[in-house]
Amino acid sequence: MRQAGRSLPEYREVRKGTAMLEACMTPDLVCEITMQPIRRHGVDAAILFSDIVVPLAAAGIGVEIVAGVGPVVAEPVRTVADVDALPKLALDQVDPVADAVRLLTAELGQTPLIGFAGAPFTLASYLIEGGPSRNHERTKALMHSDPRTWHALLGALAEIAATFLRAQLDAGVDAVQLFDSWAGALSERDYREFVLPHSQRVLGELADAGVPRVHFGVGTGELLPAMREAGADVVGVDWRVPLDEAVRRLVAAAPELPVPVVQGNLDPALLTAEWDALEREVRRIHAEGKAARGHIFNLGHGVLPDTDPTVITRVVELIHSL
Ligand code: 1CP
Repeated sequence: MRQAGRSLPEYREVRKGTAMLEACMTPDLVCEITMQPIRRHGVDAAILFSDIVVPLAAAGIGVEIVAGVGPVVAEPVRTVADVDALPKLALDQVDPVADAVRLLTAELGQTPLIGFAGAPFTLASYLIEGGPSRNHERTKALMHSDPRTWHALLGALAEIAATFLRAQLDAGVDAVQLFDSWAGALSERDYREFVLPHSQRVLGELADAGVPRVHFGVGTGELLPAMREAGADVVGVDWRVPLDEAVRRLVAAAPELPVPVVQGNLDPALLTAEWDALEREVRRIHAEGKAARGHIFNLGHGVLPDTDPTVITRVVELIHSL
């Protein structure tokens, strides 16, 4: 998950003096940073070191990742004219990312590499708000006040996300994850009307790649059935809903479909708890995951920067022993 590297001293060391987006476009560095958690923790898959705003920057949209803040957009997108002026992403604009994927698949051997992109809604929130937002108020205002402009924007972002994922797939990633991190801010009704068709399009365009597609958001307990309709093979769950309950909701909404595969869902904050308490939670999640057809053990969201990395290694060992 995001910032997996940030808790590692070796990450802070190699990132010294290099801006985040510059690091994401430097294949050797992407390869090294992606490998760090594999070497240290022995996890079963690698997640590409990149960011959801990388394809926006590559397409020529003015965005930076500011330390301690997150993505900041120079000229927020708020009008029809702003949407019309958005550039498209050409495959070769993310060549450095594809080069990094090729370096990585060679180095990883049997360990799978997960590529990713931001989903249209989460990307739109950064573009409209101009940066991280607690309430997404400008985003919701635009969505409801001017649905035509909204759908044009999400269509453009769906295309950028699909192109970014296609570049990663062509270069050899073994799975993809579509992060709709902030979708949980929406009602199910708004999600279905304003977001779902665009995420469906991104995931649908990759169906022919024959690799697992994971779809994840934060605070999406009420949206799980709708998010499953986006068409991914795996539904990511944050820590707010126990995995067996998540499976129950997904099955109840669509009993005709196969029992789902889920990913999750340890609360990242618990990595700072006493070991006995943490172990209890890991064992509970492992047991609850048996309700699913398959379970990818993971955190419910990104690693918090102050996390002691030796605790992560211990959790990985515990999960492997189970
Ligand atoms: O300089 C730094 O170290 C910046 C910290 C950082 C890192 C390490 C950011 C800024 N992005 C990343 C890498 C990243 N981003 C990965 C690579 C895998 C990993 O390191 O574990 C991934 C998968 C992402 C995806 C990402 N970026 C998401 C979706 C996942 C999620 O966390 O929900 C989102 C929402 C972003 C935006 C973003 N980038 C960075 C920050 C701090 C944020 C969030 C800002 C906010 O709260 O809105």
